[in-house]
Amino acid sequence: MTETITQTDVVPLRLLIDGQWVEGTGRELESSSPTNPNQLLAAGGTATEADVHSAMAAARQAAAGWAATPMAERGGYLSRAAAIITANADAWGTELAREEGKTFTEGRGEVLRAAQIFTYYSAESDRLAGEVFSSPRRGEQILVTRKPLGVVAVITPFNFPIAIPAWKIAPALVFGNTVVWKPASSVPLLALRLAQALVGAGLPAGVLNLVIGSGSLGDAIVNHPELDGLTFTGSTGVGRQLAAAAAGAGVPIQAEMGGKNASVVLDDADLELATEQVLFGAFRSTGQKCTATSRLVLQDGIAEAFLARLTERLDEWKVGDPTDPAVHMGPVVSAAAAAQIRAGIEASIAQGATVRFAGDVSGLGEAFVAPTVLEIPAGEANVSWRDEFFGPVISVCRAASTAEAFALANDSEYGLSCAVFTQDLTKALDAMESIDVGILHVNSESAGADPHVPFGGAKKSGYGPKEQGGAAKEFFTHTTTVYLRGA
Ligand code: UN1
Repeated sequence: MTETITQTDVVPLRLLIDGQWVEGTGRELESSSPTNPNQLLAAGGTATEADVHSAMAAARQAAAGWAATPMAERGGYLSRAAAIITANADAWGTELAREEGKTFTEGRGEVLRAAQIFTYYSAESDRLAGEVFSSPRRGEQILVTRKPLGVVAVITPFNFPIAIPAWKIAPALVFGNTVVWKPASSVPLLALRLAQALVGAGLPAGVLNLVIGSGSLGDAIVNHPELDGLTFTGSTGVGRQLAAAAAGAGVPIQAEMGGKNASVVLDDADLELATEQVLFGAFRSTGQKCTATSRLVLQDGIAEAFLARLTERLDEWKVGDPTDPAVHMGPVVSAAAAAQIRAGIEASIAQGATVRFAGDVSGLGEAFVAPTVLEIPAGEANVSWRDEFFGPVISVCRAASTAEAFALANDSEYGLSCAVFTQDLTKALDAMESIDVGILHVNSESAGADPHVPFGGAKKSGYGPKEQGGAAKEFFTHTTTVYLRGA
């Protein structure tokens, strides 16, 4: 499949149910660009509860055949999909930048990352499928084999419209599950593209089903009797509701939720490196990553020097149309999200924050938020320190000592990611011991995730098994322990 898309095409949205592209009979959804809301990208009917039911039934129907398909064959579909995704990196990267608002470079990078994730999981099909244990009895071996969960629902957010779905759908499929996928309704075009790649790879009917629609479809999915597992990325509030419903139905759930990630710059840090990494961690993708740096802890000795460097770099940080190669940062996903972030900034200032930097977004659209650095007195409650804004805003606090800096890093209900900047190995080791997060970066930005290692957070950031690497197998399969003896 090598599609070329012109800027003026409005792509018709379709659901994928039992191998058929069908128009949803629910309300009409229009996907437009946050950069320019007059630029309509895709439109079509959304899924209804009845469509969810058809999708779940199709997934159930396909489940036994797919589970019985040799793993290497399942991996083959993934590697063919990876090739299609790669071939479309420029076109889909452009669409992603238009639909979600991150820059084309980031959008194209994300499309290629999705392909890399598919390639990684296709290779998973060659790896160890289970374990063999010795038995305390003569003439017996004990095998622990793996089986798919069955029908798995995948609910994904807007901020990585192709990479996050890839890192849930690829392991779900390679480990033998069939999938019903509900993407965020603000990025339906990229969802359609990923589903097209899998259909183009020849995936059998019913193995992947796509239902596009509002968040309320999540209720129909989580309460569906055919559901055997649910993987979710999104807000902590929604994740906890889904987790409660899933627990009530006895369905395993993996929920990857919010973050309020700190970058800690200690007195001995390489300031040039730290400035660049904090800039990227906080402001790339307009701060819309669950792993983004949204809190900054500066040790007293370098605090002013660091802020001077950071604001100097932010002065050069160009905000505008994300498809313009000179631009570093686009809009947030919608005007409504932007209004909420701006209200958060105002509330933070009203509670005593000092504005250390505010970019200029005048003349840009409603969905643009100025990159903002707020400083708050340590120990004082402040909304920008506590709440996830999911935008280009950092809340800064100072610390007198390493111990105080690490305590401030832990001063959050969330525990997804943290970055520590130091050249002292002892302090890095201390950070490993004392900072309570799922992902710790030493001398690199708080965002980023490789497909072969576990991804997920501590505290309010995660619920259930982690994602990626070996953790993915743990979630997407269950074990059967076989006591094997000759007759
Ligand atoms: C990254 O940091 O590159 O929703 C990935 C999110 C995370 C993925 C972060 N689940 O932002």
